[in-house]
Amino acid sequence: ELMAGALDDASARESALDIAALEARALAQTPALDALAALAPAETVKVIAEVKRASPSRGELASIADPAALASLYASGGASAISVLTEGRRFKGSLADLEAVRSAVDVPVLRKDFIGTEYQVLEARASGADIVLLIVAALDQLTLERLHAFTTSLGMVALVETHDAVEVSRAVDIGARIVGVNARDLSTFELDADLFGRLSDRIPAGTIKVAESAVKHPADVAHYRASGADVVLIGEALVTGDDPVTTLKEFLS
Ligand code: IGP
Repeated sequence: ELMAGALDDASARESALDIAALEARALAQTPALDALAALAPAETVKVIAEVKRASPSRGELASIADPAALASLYASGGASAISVLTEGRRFKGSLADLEAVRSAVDVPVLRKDFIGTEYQVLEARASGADIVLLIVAALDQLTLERLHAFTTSLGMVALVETHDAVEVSRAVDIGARIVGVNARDLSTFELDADLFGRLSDRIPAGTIKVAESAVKHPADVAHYRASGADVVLIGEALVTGDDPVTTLKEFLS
């Protein structure tokens, strides 16, 4: 009993020490870049280009030997921000990928993961992220609100991801500045390229509207733009295409 309690206490101190170290790393980072400015509505659509190695629905997508080099190509092709999948099991990403990308580009970087705790938000900032993904469907409202507030307190901004009208209201209720609509249903993996268009009007003016997933061709970008997207988030088409710079330029023209 004594031993067990002492061990528990020791392990609690150990993880408290980890948090202190993580906090120190987060504080030592260059302040988060202004993602709201980078993604602000403009004359032409903007792109968040994603570093995506694999996905549960499509398996291995690309063997990305150098995520920093890929991110640099994205930036030179005109991406306004870079998304990096950091989930390891199904998407084969890591915080190391995020850190490599961070040091390679000067546009905002998004940590794309299944975030459910403050610890993960802090990790994101400590690894240099400017934006974190918060998936409404995966969080109860209080947790969503708490994580959103914590993100803001670290100088970052959240991309709040939705997939139906109720989720859009929940995003609006917490004061989300950037709302995404994911065309892919994360439980069935089905794609609905018209979902953004159906939900777009429910996102208030003054909010940055992001259409996520299902872009294969330039016409898909035009379709999202015509339905009111300020920003389009593209992964698979960029990592599986021949030349990311050319592909991006086609998407942006
Ligand atoms: C990119 P696509 O179809 O271009 O590869 O999609 C991005 O939208 C997708 O990776 C994504 C995602 C997510 C992945 C959107 N929301 C949440 C994991 C978790």
